[in-house]
Amino acid sequence: MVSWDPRIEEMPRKELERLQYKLVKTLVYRLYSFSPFYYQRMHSQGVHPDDLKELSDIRKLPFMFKSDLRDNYPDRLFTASQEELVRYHVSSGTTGKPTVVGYTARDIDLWTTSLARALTSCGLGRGDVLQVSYGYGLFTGGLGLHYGAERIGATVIPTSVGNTERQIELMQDLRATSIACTPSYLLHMGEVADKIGVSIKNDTHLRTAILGAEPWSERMRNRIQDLLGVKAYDIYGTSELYGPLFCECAEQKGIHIWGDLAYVEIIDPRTEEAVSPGERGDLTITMLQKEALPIVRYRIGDITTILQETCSCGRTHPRITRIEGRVDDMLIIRGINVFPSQIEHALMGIPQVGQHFQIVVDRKEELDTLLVRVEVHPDAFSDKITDLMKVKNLIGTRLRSALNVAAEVELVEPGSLPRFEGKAKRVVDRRKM
Ligand code: DLL
Repeated sequence: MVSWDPRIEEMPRKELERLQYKLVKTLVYRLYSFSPFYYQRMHSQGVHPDDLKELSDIRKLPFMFKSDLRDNYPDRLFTASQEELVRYHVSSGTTGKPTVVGYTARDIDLWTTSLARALTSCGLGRGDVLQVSYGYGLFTGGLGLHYGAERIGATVIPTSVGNTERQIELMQDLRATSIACTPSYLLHMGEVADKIGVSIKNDTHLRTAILGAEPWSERMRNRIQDLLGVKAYDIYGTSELYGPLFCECAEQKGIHIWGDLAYVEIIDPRTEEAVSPGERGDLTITMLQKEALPIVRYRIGDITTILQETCSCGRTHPRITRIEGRVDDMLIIRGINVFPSQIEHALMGIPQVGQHFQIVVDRKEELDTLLVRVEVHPDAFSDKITDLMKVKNLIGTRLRSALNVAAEVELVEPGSLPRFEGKAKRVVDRRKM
C-alpha cells in the first residue's frame, strides 16, 4: 500500500481521536464566538463549548440540515469575509433554492489534499492520465478531481461531460489510464464506444474508474469492471462538505473518511441518536477544519453504515459502506419502504437485463403502483414472445422477493430509455406531479 500522507492516514486510532478532539474544541469555540447562527443554536440548546470534555460530547451539539443552508441563502452561514474567499460552488438541488458553498484558499488546499489521498489510495500517481468527465463549473466534481489529480502529479484531460464520441477519441489518443465520472455516464460512454466500433476494454489504456455522485450497486460495479476492463472505485462527497472527498482504496472495502478532516456519526432518523454499531442510518458529518462554510453534525440524508476497524490496506481512519440511497429517495409503495438501490441490485443480478432501467411510481384508485421499465440486454433480445415472457416473469419474481411488494415489469428495447451525462434520474414519481 502507498499512502499520500502515511503519518496521517495510518495514525494510531487513539492518536487520531486526540487530534479530532483538539480540532472539534477549536472549531466550536470559534463558531460560538464568531457565528451568530451557531451561537444561537448552541445557546437555545443550552450547550457551551466548555461542555465538550471528550470527543463523544460532540453529540451534545445541535444538528444541521440542508434546510439551514437554504434558509440562509446565499452566504449567511459563512464565517470568512469576502476578501478571504477564493471560490464559490453552487449545488442546484432538485427542490427549492440552491445552496452556495464558499471556499478560502485553505479550504481548497484541504479539499485537494483529501482528493490527493483518495486518488493515491486507488493506485493513481505520476504517469497516470486522468480523464475528468464530471461536470466542470458550479458542480464540484470536475474542478475537485482536477485539482486532486494535479496535486499527485497525474496528467489531467479536463473533458467535462458531454460530446461523448470526442471523449472516446481523446481517451484513445491521449492514452487515458483512468476516468472520473458518474457510473451511469461511464456505461453510456461504453455504449457509444461500441457503436463507433471502439472497445474500451481492448482498444484503450483505461484501467481505473473513479465513480460517484449518484448511488450505484455492487452488482453494477461488477458489470462495469467486466464490461470495460477497469477497476471501479466508489467516491463520495457533497458540495456542502467541499465536494468529492472520500474514496475506496485498492481493497474496495468501504469508503475511507479522513478523520483529521471529518468526524462521522450515523444517526437513526427516528430517535436522532447514534445507531448501534453495524446498523444503518443517516450519515452525519462534522467538518473539522473547514473555514468559509462550517459544517457541524450535518445530517446529509444518505444512508450507510460505519466500519470502525482498521482496513486491510493499513489506513486507520473509519470507513463507511456504499451509500444505499437517500432518506428522501425512499419510495413508500403501499406502505412498504423501497429504495431504488434495491431494485438496481435485483436487476443487475439477472444476465438478460441490460444496464438501464426506470422506476415509475403512480397512484391508481388510491393504490400505489410500481412499474419497472427494463432494457433487455442486447444479447438476450429476441423476436420470440415466449423468450421475452420468461425474462419478464423472472424479473417480476426477483423484484417481488427483493422488495416484498409486487412490481409490474415492462421490457423495452436496448437503447430506448433516457441516458444521462451527469447524475442519472431513474425514478419518476407521478404521485408528486
Ligand atoms: O455529487 C459531489 C461529488 C462529485 C461526489 C463527484 C462524488 C463525485 P452534490 O451534487 O452536492 O455533490 O450531491 C451530493 O450525491 O448527498 C449523495 O446523495 C449523492 N452521492 C454522491 N456521491 C455518491 C456515491 C456531489 N458515491 C449527493 N454514492 C450526496 C451514492 C452519492 N451517492
